[in-house]
Amino acid sequence: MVVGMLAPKRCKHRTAYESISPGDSLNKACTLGGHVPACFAPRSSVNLCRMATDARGGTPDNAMQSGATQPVGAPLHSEPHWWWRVARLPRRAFVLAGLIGAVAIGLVGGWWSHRSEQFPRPSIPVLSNSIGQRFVWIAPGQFLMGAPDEDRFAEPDERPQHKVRLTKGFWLGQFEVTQAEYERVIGTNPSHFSDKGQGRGLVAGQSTAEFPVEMVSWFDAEAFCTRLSSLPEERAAGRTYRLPSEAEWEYACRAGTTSRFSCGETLSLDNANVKGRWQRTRLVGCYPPNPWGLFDLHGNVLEWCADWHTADYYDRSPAIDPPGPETSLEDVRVLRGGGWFFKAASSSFRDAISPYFKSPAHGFRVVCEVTAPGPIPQLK
Ligand SMILES: [Ca+2]
Repeated sequence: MVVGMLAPKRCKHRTAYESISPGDSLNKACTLGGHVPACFAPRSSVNLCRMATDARGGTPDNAMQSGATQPVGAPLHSEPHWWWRVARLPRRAFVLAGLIGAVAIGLVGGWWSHRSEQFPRPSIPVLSNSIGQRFVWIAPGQFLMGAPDEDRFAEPDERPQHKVRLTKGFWLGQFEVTQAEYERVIGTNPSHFSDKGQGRGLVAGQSTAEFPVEMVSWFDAEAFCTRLSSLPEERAAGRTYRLPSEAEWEYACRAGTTSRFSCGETLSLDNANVKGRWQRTRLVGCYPPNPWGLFDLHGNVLEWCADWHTADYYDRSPAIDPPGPETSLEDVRVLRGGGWFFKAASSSFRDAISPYFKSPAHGFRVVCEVTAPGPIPQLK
């Protein structure tokens, strides 16, 4: 493109130049010369006038003798080729062209890199709040919670599989809470994979604003919900926020499926950010969503839930709206889903970590409760 701009074009004046003939006025040639087009650039307007003068009263030979560089009507192939013109350009033109090319390559490369992290997001009914978070309506229903006996990969605390009914629908975050959302509400970004985090070398040159926030404890996640609920815009809209219960999380993750994962019995590296494939978190929503339009449940970061964890809770869990155990002897809270460094974590997988613990693989998503409800859209 750069060469094309610098190279002389076939010029509309070429025909006019060739048509100058004996008897033409001097003004015609001078007018032509006065607007010397690119294709005539090596010739001066003086030469053009001189050529016209010779053409009026003399022969081509006379014209040559009078000092014209080329007789009127002679073929123009003797003009310098475009590459000769380019070769004679000042050095600064090449430097400028190189700079323009480098900038263009950088812009295209950056755009492509950003695009490669994105996945087309489905158009489904969602609720958006004042900081741009999106929530999917999860209608009430029932499901089988936990792992079946035949699941040889399941841990003991995932059994027995039992029927659970959720009597209330809820708005669940479509994505994990991002670094930008957390910083906007709390004022800081503690994430390992950010420009000031210890993992900045692995995200150099990228914006991590839409990466999941991590290095947050269960208490940090709770504080986020409290702060977000107290924003004037959220209070005015009647919206409050909380962590999902473990039952709500698994119900939403399964999205009506009974397989180990919401995408089937196996999970590939194309389905979620797991098994250290990227050695870091990724932009939220860059893998296919589950059937209810929720992203990254099986990977990226594990997600804090509201519940305490006990290994035997499923033996005595109520069948309707289970609230989780009242306390935990080990003082551990539930984390759900898989993480970027983690094995492929099924829909029923449960992790249990101290609520004080912070990790580059731990984040959260939130539930939005609307105390002044409007019409609830139906999922398509
Ligand atoms: Ca996740």
